[in-house]
Amino acid sequence: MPDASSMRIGIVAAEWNHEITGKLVDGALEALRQYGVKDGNITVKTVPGSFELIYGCSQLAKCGLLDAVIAIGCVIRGDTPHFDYICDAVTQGISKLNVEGQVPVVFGLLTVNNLEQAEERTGGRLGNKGEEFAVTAIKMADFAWQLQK
Ligand code: RBF
Repeated sequence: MPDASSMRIGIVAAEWNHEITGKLVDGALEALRQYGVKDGNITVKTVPGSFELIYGCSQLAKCGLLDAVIAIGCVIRGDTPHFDYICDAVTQGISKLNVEGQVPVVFGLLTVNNLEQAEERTGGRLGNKGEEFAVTAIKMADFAWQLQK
């Protein structure tokens, strides 16, 4: 793992399905600290839903004070096509931020069929995906740094 002791990492988390996104944030924070990111260098913001992650991450990425941003959300399939619209919009929105911006934005969106699948990925059978998002943020911040040297 790269040296993360001076990295500044932002997290934007959706309030929708907060029992899941809260656990993802906790997992990400734990891993960031484990790999040496200092508490004072971590910024956590919330937005109402996953759709708003695009705006939230865009603003954090542009603020000039962060080396990587993690978007955290959980979209659970319902009875309407909303699931597909939100997933598509967030995927494309975050992709665009990565192509057009200077700061890497990690795609930390769980897209699941039910709550059980979300729980399996937030401290259950499949671990906590928040930790993976944090590791990706550190690796991508380092990637960007290497190019600036
Ligand atoms: N936001 C999520 O983060 N996860 C969801 O599962 C989710 N489901 C939604 C279902 C419906 C029918 C609607 C109207 C919104 C949902 N949202 C969800 C909120 C969405 O991301 C956004 O906050 C709102 O559409 C307002 O822009």
